[in-house]
Amino acid sequence: MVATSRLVGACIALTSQMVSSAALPPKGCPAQNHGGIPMPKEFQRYQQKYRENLLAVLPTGKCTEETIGIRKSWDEIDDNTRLGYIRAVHCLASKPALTDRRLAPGAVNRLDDFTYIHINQTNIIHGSGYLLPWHRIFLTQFETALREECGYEDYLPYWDNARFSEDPLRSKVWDGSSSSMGGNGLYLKNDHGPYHEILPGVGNGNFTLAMPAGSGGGCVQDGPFQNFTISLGPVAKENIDLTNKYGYKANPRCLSRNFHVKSSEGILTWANATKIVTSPTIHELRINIESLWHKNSHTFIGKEGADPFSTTNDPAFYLLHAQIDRLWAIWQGQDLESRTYAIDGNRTFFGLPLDYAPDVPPSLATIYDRMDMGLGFTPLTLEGMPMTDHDSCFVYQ
Ligand SMILES: *[C@@H]1O[C@H](CO)[C@@H](O)[C@H](O)[C@H]1NC(C)=O
Ligand SMILES: *[C@@H]1O[C@H](CO)[C@@H](O)[C@H](O)[C@H]1NC(C)=O
Ligand SMILES: *[C@@H]1O[C@H](CO)[C@@H](O)[C@H](O)[C@H]1NC(C)=O
Ligand SMILES: *[C@@H]1O[C@H](CO)[C@@H](O)[C@H](O)[C@H]1NC(C)=O
Ligand SMILES: *[C@@H]1O[C@H](CO)[C@@H](O)[C@H](O)[C@H]1NC(C)=O
Ligand SMILES: [Cu+2]
Repeated sequence: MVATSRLVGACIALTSQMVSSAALPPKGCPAQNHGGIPMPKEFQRYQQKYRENLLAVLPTGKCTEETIGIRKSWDEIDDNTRLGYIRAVHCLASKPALTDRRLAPGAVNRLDDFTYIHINQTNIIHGSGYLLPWHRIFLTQFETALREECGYEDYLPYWDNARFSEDPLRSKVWDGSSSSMGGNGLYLKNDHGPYHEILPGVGNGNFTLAMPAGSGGGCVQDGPFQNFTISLGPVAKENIDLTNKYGYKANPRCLSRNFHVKSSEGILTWANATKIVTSPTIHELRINIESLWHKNSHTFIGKEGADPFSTTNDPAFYLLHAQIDRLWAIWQGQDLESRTYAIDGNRTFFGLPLDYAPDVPPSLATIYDRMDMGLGFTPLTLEGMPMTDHDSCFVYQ
């Protein structure tokens, strides 16, 4: 009883409101509705089932109801938590990189360690079977760095896109205030797209990504990441510089964005989120996440955040991917036994051969494959799949 109160406690204030709106009773902790389009009852039911099933298997090893990290929507946490998170991100940006300088001379700070390995692994961990497990471990490592190296006391927040799909700039993620991720980049008359970006490393430079013309293109103009200096990348470009193919050299510049609202309107909707969490198979789940959500969330941000390689340069990346991880978690949580370790997809981007490792066949990924998380950490894929085992211990609110 004492143990569960931590999870239920935060919801008590909500109870009367929940009852009057005839929503489901709070068990675990239902999301609040801080603005935007409320969560439909159908989605609430899936979220609730996920939460109940997940909490029912506790304790598993070191993960208990006492220790489980509760990941909340950026729009629902209070300003102090948001400011604490932002302060911790700046703190990582002020600490020296641990990555070997020979691998990435441009890696300056602890954020760059994450960006370096994300660039290095891009052609393996996107459009492949590793997308979900690799990013789950990556997020947990980032969350741990914020907490252990920078004193952040909460857990990783997520960007609940669906709540603001029709008007994303109203979300506290993007409203430009000092407790947001900041707003759009400066509108550049001649450099806001559309672009046809080449992805180096696959298809001998014949693979391009179409990027729509956004409404910005330049440096972020407000909020805590205004004039935020980044160093690695960009990597996906209209012309690849062969002397700096993966952007590992130092390239200090501001963080830029190029909001494309049409990537959100009518796309990052509750209906599509529901379609994802109700995917009948892991194959459909993966395809739905990639085609309905993942690509479009990145394209909405544009510029740095939309570069498949160095996207982590935009601190909003972590909120975006926590939402992807949450959708997978809710899907897994409908039937933990059969879905936790379900995997689908190839070992490389769209099953294409890698230019630098042509011997890696575009064969299917397995849960016993090793993944490279950087700094010498190479877990098995299966370690990135559970939510309350191995190094994971979290639940999305
Ligand atoms: C990634 O890093 C490894 C060394 O750990 C290197 O062999 C490989 O070429 C790198 N790949 C890319 C695309 O940078
Ligand atoms: C495309 O791939 C072919 C080999 O498959 C290569 O000869 C060519 O240089 C590549 N790049 C472009 C831009 O066509
Ligand atoms: C950001 O940089 C611009 C141009 O370098 C400068 O004019 C502006 O004062 C800076 N803003 C902040 C908040 O540092
Ligand atoms: C789901 O997303 C697709 C684009 O990927 C869009 O065409 C479709 O209208 C969306 N459906 C709903 C119901 O939001
Ligand atoms: C794996 O890659 C092959 C070859 O590109 C492709 O035909 C197949 O559809 C891919 N399978 C999955 C599950 O992505
Ligand atoms: Cu990624």
